[in-house]
Order: sequence, then C-alpha cells, then structure tokens
Amino acid sequence: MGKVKVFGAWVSPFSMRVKVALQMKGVEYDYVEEDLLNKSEDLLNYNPIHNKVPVMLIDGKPIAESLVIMDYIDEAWTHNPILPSDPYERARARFWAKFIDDTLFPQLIVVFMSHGEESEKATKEVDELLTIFEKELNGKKFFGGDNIGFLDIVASILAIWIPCSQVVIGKELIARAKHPWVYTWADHLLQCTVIKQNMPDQHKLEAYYQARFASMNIKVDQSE
Ligand SMILES: N[C@@H](CCC(=O)N[C@@H](CS)C(=O)NCC(=O)O)C(=O)O
Repeated sequence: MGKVKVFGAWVSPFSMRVKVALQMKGVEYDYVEEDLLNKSEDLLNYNPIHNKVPVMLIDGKPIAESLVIMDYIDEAWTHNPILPSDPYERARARFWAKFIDDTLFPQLIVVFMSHGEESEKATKEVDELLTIFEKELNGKKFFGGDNIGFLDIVASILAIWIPCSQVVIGKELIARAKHPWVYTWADHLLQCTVIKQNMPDQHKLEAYYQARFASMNIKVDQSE
C-alpha cells in the first residue's frame, strides 16, 4: 500500500475519524496540522471543492470527505474491518452516518449556538431524531456490536461534543434524562484506547469554543 499523509485539524471531529480508522488498521501516516483560519496552499489544492480537512493522500493522490476516506481505508486495508461485512448492514451503517452528518449534527449546532425559540425547536427535533436513532443501537454496547465500528467512529462527534457543550453553554446539548443511552454509549466509547489517543483534549476544546463564542459575541444563557 502507498505512502499515507493526512491533513487535519486537532479541533476537527471529522479529522479524528480518519485518525481512528487508520490506527485501527495499524497504518502509519504523516500528519499535517492545518490552521483553519490560514489554510495551506496544499489543502486548497487537494480539496478545491470544499477547502476542508480532512484530506488523505495516498502516494500523493488526494481523497476528501471523512466518510469517503473511511470507506477507502476499510477497502484498502481489509484486516480489522470497520464497516459491517454484510452488504445490507453496511448500507444501513452508511445511511446512519449520512444521517449524523446531514441531519442530526446540523440540528445539534443550532441547539449549541442559539437561544430561546430557535433552540427549543431544534432541541425538540433532536429529541425526535434520537428516539428513532436509539433503535439502531438496540441495547448493544456499540453500534458495531461488542467492539467499535464505522458508525461508532462517525458518531464519536456526539461523545466529544456532549461534555464540551455542557461546559461551554451551561446546558445539556442532549438531555440525559430523555436519552440516557447516548451517555452510556459515550462512556463506553470514551474508554476505548483508540478514541482516547485521537480525541482532542477536552479542556483545550472547551477553551477553543469559549473563545469562539466570545469572538462572535454569542451570549451564554446560564439560566436554561
Ligand atoms: N463533510 C466534511 C466536513 C469536514 C469539515 O467540516 N471540516 C472542518 C473542520 S471540522 C473544516 O475544515 N472547516 C474549515 C472551513 O469550513 O473553512 C467531512 O466529513 O470531511
């Protein structure tokens, strides 16, 4: 297999997915930390459509978008599979991954960044979505079963944002009382060595979002 290089950012949960997938496969790679406020020419050239991290190079050839990169990694290094082996289960895992990125995560951002009616509406939407999504876990330890798999890596965005958001906005991003399974699943996930070794430092992450909130003049409503 070719030489691997990853362009990422420590704060990026999407970059983390790629790092976790590569480590699960035992693939060595060079890593370039991008400054997202001053992106390198290389990043802009390798991901000219979105200009975003992560980008992975295989022998100099770029692949962008974390879900696409994870698919590539699982196909290129077939040991320690990340996606389910059954085609139907694989399709389901991809469906839910797309749900997290295109539907759930944007709503969580609204809860995270907004106040009042807007926040309440998004919270209700998140509640409804999570009630359906819980059925996919179906009492298992991980979406992947006894061990973490593709969907757990994709959903790690939730496990890392939940504690961070509580500190930054002073309210639960996801209500523990309504969705205790999210917290149990997140506890299991955060105990995995491969996650611990690749997740951003929580204090650094909190400080990052506190500074971003301050620079955007967003007020934190501690009364909620
Ligand atoms: N859908 C993309 C999302 C990647 C993404 O949003 N990356 C962010 C960092 S978390 C980024 O590069 N932001 C820079 C920008 O938007 O200019 C993926 O899954 O890779």
